[in-house]
Amino acid sequence: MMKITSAEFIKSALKQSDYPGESLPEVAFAGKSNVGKSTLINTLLNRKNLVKTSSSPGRTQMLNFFRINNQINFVDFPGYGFAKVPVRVRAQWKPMVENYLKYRKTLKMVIILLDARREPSSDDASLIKWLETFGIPFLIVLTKSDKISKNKCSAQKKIIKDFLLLKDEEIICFSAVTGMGKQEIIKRIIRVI
Ligand SMILES: Nc1nc2c(ncn2[C@@H]2O[C@H](COP(=O)(O)OP(=O)(O)O)[C@@H](O)[C@H]2O)c(=O)[nH]1
Ligand SMILES: [Mg+2]
Repeated sequence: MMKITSAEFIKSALKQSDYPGESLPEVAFAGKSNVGKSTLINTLLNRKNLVKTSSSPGRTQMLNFFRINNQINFVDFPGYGFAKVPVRVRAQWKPMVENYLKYRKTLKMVIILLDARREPSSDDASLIKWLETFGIPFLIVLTKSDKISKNKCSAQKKIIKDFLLLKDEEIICFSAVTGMGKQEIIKRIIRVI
């Protein structure tokens, strides 16, 4: 439904002055290290390895910008909550992300990834709170849902929805293995841009 004619890495940035220009609508992806962020982005773009899937999670500690079809930017946030990341690097995460969320005019939506088998962490909950505070639209994607049954994912969806006080359309079950949820996520992205 969305034909990908080009998908390229633009740059990594830490500070606002290093972000690419604000010419295209942007969708950002956030979540705990190892939750399946790189895999989701590659799946949406039908690419095997545009975004490196990590054998050593938590390594990329900058905002990574990608340009799709010269139409939209994807921003891959560094994964949070990974214990092996040095304290000094972890301390950079909050101001970096907060600054991006507050001032990026072209940001249209943040996709937050949660493992379908786990409860949201306090980091997940505080990110969602920020987004609500800043009035930024978001979509929650429950990843690796092939590892549980369909019913279980629907049940998990309801638990998280009630826990975080979300609306039904703000949360989707996804699997990179079966492709479940992929078209729905693409539809949402197209709608917000
Ligand atoms: N079964 C299954 N495994 C997944 C899925 N998405 C990611 N993974 C695996 O989870 C691990 C971490 O994925 P990655 O995309 O690197 O996570 P990131 O650290 O959030 O970018 C990898 O071994 C992936 O193959 C999924 O939908 N289903
Ligand atoms: Mg990754």
